[in-house]
Amino acid sequence: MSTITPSAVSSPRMTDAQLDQLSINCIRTLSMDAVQQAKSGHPGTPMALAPLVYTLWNRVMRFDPQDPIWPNRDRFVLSNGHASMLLWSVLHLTGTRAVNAEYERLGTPAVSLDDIRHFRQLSSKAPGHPEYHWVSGVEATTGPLGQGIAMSVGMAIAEKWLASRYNRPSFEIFGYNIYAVCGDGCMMEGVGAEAASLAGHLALDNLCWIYDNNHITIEGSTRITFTEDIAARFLGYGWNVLRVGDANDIDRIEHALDIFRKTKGRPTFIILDSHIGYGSPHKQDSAAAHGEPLGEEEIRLTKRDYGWPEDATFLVPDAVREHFAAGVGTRGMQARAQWTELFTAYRSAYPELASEIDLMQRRELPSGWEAELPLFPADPKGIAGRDASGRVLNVLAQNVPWLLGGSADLGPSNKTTLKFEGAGDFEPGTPGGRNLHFGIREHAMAAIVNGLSLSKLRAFGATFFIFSDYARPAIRLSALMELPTIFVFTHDAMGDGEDGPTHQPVEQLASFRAIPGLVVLRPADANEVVEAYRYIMRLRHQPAVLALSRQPLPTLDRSKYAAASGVARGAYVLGDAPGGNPEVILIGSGSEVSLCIQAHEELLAEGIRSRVVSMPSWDIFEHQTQEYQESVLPPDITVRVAVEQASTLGWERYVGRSGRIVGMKTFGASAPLKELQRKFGFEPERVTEIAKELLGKSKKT
Ligand SMILES: Cc1ncc(C[n+]2csc(CCOP(=O)(O)OP(=O)(O)O)c2C)c(N)n1
Ligand SMILES: [Mg+2]
Repeated sequence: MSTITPSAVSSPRMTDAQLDQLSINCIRTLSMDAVQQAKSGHPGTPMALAPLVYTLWNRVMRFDPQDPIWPNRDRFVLSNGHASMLLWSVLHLTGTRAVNAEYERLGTPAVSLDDIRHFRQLSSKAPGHPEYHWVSGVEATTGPLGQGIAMSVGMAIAEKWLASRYNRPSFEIFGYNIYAVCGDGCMMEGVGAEAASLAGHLALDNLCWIYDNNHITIEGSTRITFTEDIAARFLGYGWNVLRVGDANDIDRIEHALDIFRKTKGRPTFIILDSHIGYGSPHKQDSAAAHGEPLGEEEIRLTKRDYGWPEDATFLVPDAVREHFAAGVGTRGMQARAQWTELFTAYRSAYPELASEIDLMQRRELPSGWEAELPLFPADPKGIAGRDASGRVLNVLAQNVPWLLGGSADLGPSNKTTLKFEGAGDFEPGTPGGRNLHFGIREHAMAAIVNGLSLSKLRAFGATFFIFSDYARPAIRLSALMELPTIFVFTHDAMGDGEDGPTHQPVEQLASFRAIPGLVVLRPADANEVVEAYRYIMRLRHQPAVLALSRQPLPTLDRSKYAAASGVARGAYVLGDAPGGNPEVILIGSGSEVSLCIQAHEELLAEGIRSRVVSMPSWDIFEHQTQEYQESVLPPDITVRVAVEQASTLGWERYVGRSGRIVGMKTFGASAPLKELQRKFGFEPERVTEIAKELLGKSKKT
């Protein structure tokens, strides 16, 4: 046996074909070595898909490693995120540079070889799965299967919308493609199917999914779970379906990608037949190659199969870096230089449009974004949270041209339809429309609005609060990615009583409050809705959930009670005991704030020093100074009652051991709202009674 030395893998006289192969094997061996070093990870799929990723990046994609956030770059989404070593390898080999959260270019590598050596270790820029907020060059956080492909549909919608609004004759400012790589898992997950269906309907011909058809998942062969005719399925969705029968045939792969780029009016689905763990003598085509290190001996044998030095680890021949620099590096640099020149001319010809693009890229708002936000006069009958929201959204969307969104077929109920002149619907023939119609696809909707946010649009998605359950995985990802996505959820409690417990949220508020970084707001009246949006619009790196009422809520008299601007602090003293020295504090959110006010007034009338606190957002309140928090909830006032038509879970933190929570411990029921309020105890008299009981002033005690 002759050992090949590192210098022997490359020589000055290598042909292009040899350089292609060297680059592919470099991706493979880096992936194998990193997983082995970490003693955990997924080597098999990077080994199989290295030729695809190589071809896509080095031959096809318009991406400049020097500026991974150049607005007109092609997007690459690794939806089978467990194959993250593909991405870390290619980001490293292309010399992609890092940017920070302020979108400044740092000049340092996005992923260094040292990061790859520390794959999956704390603070390495090569974590277990692709993480958008953590590694430059990652277009979307993936790992939960199906999310990446669903987000890619949002990215494709965004590109169409951007092109429609900003391109002008001779100025193609936006014209990029979105490539998503996915596996059997992504194909099996429902969210992928929802998204594919919508993408077909919308004729998104800027979107290409490449499906790694390896017949393997964790439990073994897909014979045991997944035997449908996937080509027929995608044809049924209206996609252009292509097949490449050999994942190592890079010319065929390039050809298929070329067909994609020439195909108009349909997204493209490329079925790529591959062998997981390609080249590994004992693990190829087996589930064992999916999610564990190959083992040192097997790695040696596989490297021998590739013609790679068996004992070298983390070897990156200079020729590979040079080959990537000559491919994607040069092509990307030229494309970006041309674009920058074009954009300079565009800026003189269309200064206003250019400045919109600038603002959007930095997630900033145009001046005047708050103009003409409504101020609702006091009104005991009031207005529903959802109606106030509809009014506000329609104003904001006129002030912020890149604010857009829609509902999962509940627009008329959610009141999220943008109705002003020119708002329009986003449909294949009208890609400039501001109203998106997601159909009854909540999960894909949430992922798609994330895709829109990743494309720097300000996007909202809407449904009934109860069906947020169908969207939760994508909402969680919006928080993990630190995206300012907006989720508008109406019918936030028992307001649509007759629909019954299937439609009445109970645990949803508590569960969203548990998601780190997600801003949850449940406004108490129309003016709190305005202030909630004012707060949300300023967010640049956090998503928000708005829980809004179906039924009218009294519009509070702000000359009597504190200003709604208190929303920006999460909780605020709405009404207080004369002299401000309360003996009991009533805390509510949303529809229960008016109820607390009624109880508060009754207590005051009986000479009990009551304070009422509106608490639309725990999360925002938690971020205030301790001094402020204690000014709202003074520690020495321990008689406290919290009222919320939702799971009581967590309210203990605000009412303490000696307080009481009026909330839900069961599911709701089907009945008119008033009856439900009585049955579940959401009545002012009950709250007053509890307060008095706690104070030892109840007649009953
Ligand atoms: C939503 C979700 N469910 C389960 C998993 C755990 N998981 C990770 S990879 C995988 C198997 C995926 O099979 P496939 O997509 O065919 O990937 P391959 O092994 O072929 O690379 C599973 C079940 C996950 N990451 N996301
Ligand atoms: Mg598979």
